[in-house]
Amino acid sequence: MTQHTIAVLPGDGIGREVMPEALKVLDRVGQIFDIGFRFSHLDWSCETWLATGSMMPPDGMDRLSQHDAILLGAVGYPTVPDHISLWGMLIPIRREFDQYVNLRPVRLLPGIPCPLAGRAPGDIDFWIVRENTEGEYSQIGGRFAEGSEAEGVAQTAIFTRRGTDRIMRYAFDLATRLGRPHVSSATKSNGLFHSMPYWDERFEKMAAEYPDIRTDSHHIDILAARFVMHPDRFDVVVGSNLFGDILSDLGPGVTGTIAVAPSANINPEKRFPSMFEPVHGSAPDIAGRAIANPIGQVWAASMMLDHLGEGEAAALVLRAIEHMTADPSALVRTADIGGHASTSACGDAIVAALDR
Ligand code: GGG
Repeated sequence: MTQHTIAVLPGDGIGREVMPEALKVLDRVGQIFDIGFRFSHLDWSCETWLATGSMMPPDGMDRLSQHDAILLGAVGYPTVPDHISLWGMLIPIRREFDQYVNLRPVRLLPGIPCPLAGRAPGDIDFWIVRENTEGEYSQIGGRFAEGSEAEGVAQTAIFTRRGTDRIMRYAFDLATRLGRPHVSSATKSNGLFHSMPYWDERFEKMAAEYPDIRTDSHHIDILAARFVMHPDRFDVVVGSNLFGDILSDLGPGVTGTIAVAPSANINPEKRFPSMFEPVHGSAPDIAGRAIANPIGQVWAASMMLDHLGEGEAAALVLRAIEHMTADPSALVRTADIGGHASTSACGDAIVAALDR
């Protein structure tokens, strides 16, 4: 039996409600494939910050480093400023473990009502590769001339050659691996004077190394429109930290609900644990009502299995999700996808589909 040690961080809000469903699925798929999981349950969250002034303990990174992977729920709490909740745990983990790829699939699942008329599963199926450790997400900058008429802020974005090249290489290698030889780049080199012209330059250089891959480059504003008008035209989309973040909410929005979307924060060299989470946040507006859709969290667990080398188990979980979403019964579908199932009833339906 293979054994994997997983750090489980449910975090805040609906993160605490969807995580048990992913663990249920992992337990069952572990039985089917003879995979053992040792879960460390770590209750680090915004509530920890409210109680102690920090979201994770001083030895938090050290403890996480002793695991094969990290499964995260969501972070964010109404009385904690959002930049504290992201910079208190999520972003430091991505950086500490050099999880420089944020891989986010966008796929229309069977049975999920698509807001775009006439689209069927298979029509929308692409991958967003988001740079995850630098770019616009930066603590460099600050306020100036505070209290005066000239008061303002400066926010510096960092694009290193190493950081830019490695995310682009990942995108081109992914397109090659998937047999989907088309990479699109998200840019804004007409407005951002330094960073995006550099991004474009590196993209063109990388493209030259992959002559079999078709490339195109889109300014982020028109790219957003094209996601809505022609989502079928994309295979792999590479974007900076901020652009990738925005696009990877927009993409799942176009497929009907962001609640199903997963996200893998990957250190491709496997020198450190990678982290898997749903794209959605803690959703305080529905937290505590047991109606959150657990699919994004379960799909994130499937991506984790794949990363851990458990490809067959990962594929079975994804098939079980698709089987569940294809079921029209309102008793297994949560409200966001047209049903009235509880979070755990939806999770149970996925578990049951594993044994079909
Ligand atoms: N599921 C993790 C979560 O809570 N995400 C909320 C969020 O705002 N994430 C921003 C990011 O991925 O950079």
